[in-house]
Amino acid sequence: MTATTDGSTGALPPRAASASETQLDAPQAAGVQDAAARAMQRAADHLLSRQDAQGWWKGDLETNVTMDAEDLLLRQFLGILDEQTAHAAALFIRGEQREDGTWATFHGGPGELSTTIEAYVALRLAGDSPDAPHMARASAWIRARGGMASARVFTRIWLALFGWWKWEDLPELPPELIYFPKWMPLNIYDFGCWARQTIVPLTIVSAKRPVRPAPFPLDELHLDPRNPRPVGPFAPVASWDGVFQRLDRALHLYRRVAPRRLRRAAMNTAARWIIERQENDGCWGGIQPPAVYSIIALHLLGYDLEHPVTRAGLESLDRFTVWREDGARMVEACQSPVWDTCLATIALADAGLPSDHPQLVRAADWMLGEEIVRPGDWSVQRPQLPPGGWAFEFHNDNYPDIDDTAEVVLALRRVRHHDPERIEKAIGRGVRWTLGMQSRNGAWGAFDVDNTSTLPNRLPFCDFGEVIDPPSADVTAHVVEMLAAEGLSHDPRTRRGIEWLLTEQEPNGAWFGRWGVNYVYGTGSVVPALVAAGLPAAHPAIRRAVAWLETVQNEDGGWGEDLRSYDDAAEWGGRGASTASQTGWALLALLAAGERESTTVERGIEWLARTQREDGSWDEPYFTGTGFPWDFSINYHLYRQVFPLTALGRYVHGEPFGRIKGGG
Ligand code: R04
Repeated sequence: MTATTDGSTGALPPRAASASETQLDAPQAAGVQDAAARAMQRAADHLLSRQDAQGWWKGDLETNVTMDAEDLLLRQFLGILDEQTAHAAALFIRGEQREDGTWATFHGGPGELSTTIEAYVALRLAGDSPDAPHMARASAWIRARGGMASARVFTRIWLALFGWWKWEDLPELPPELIYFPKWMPLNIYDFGCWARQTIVPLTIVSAKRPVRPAPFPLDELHLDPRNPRPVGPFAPVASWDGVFQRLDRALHLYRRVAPRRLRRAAMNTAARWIIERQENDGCWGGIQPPAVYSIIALHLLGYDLEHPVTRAGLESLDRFTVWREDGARMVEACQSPVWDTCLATIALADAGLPSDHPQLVRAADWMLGEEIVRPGDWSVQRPQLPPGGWAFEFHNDNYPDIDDTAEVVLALRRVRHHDPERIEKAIGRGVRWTLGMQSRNGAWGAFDVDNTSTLPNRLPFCDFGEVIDPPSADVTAHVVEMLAAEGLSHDPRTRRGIEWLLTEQEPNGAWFGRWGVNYVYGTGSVVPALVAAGLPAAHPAIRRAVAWLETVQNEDGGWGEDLRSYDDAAEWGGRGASTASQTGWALLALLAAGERESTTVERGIEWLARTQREDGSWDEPYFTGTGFPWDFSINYHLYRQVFPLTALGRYVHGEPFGRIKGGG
């Protein structure tokens, strides 16, 4: 895909002048210092004003309109869609439509077929006429791209629930999967935890093949309504695609002969698996998609809407709803309080807030209360490992993640608490849990150990997003930085993590960003970690990273990276309009690498100071967070605040600042 054919953000930003072209002089440097100190102060005040009384921070987590569309489709399916909800969701969905009638999955991105189909159907549910200009533009574009037959599996499942697509023409996902023991390929623990939680309820739904009466026909989304499914040829038998296509054919045949009692028992086992994993607040895994599919699956097995399980599930979805000032209603995919709180704590500590500042202590108290003290799905791989992690969300006790745990430990270490022993013990459990979650290759994934089977990706069912959770450079870097802060730089386990990071560096000097966009995030995570663990700033790996960041600095002094870097790294790696969070990440790497006095850093700092709003915040329409590379992107609304503040703080105070030395 290229930037020109999809009619989106347009031209590449101009490259920066190289550092040697501009000479640094002292008065200018002093000006930068003052501007940085002022910007830092205002940014810190702004962040402090946004803390909840309970001690946490939480920015909106903006994704794309499939969340809103699927929420309406769920309500329609259950027969509980009310006009008010449809109206408020439609207001949001219409506001996100692009000029060409499509919907994108990120700000400024190209129209995306499945997203456009789901948004279109949702607007029809809300009463928009297919002949209205905005609707006609959308359906014409959908047909030009192959119609609903070309949509992802998830989208066609939603269409099948109303008879707009045939269940027979979807990949099979047998509920008997729940019986596969953990040594068997394709058992549910081979899937990343988010895919696992989505797939288990979908096995029930696809076994039941329910169809609710369609409220209207949807012929306009077919290329040719009389031939709704143009069947492609099979791939060669000797290819993975060929093998899995034939496996899917076999499963369609198996469906007809599957022993009824086995099926029923499998569905009941799956239902128990789901119910055991429902959180106290009624959600599943703290993310919206598993909740939606779990509610449908349980409903199909006879749990009516008054049953406590389904009722709590539906109520939890209401808490994912953000009401905008204009009355529009946006559904969050997930909520980020733990992540936002640890990052805010670190940022404020870097800005020079006293370590016993009441707001930091309140944050620490809240984080201490969020520690997860029981086993979860991660225990399947590590049955002997005692718990001690943190999850990203308010309620997700079954799925603590390594990224949050590392950052929470780093944050707790920055706070002087009146009960230091409590902090020390929580950190000790967090470090032990993290070390226990190291993968075979010496690195860390987000949620699980050695979640690296490539088979789940091959299933025809899995045509969207990531379905496995292999170790990544960004998570591994956060762990290494945390272990270094705990005095464990020389521990052999830390060394293996460092070795792995060094092998993962791209030829151009950058690191790939799995959970943030993209090479700027990876590099901004890895460089500070390597330096914290004792690599000298002169190390060739660090020098190559610095050189790469210098080459991708924008002419305006900031850094930006477009989501298209996941699709076309050669064209878009490190390139895009400057954003506050990405400029923050680049500066964190450069400051750690000892570049504080460089023109590159000064111009970055100046960009932050210049683009800051009067109230101390920054605007950031661009998405800089990653759910799944390319397929699912996130605009974390607090990223624009915490990362610039951390960078400004480390610039003003010099790095490292205010670290309370760890034990070990
Ligand atoms: C930034 C690092 C912390 N951690 C990643 C957490 C990201 C939180 O946001 C999301 C996580 C999600 N997972 N799975 C989905 C998802 C969405 C988020 C998901 C999305 C679509 C579908 C199924 C699942 F916003 Br369909 C883990 C490492």
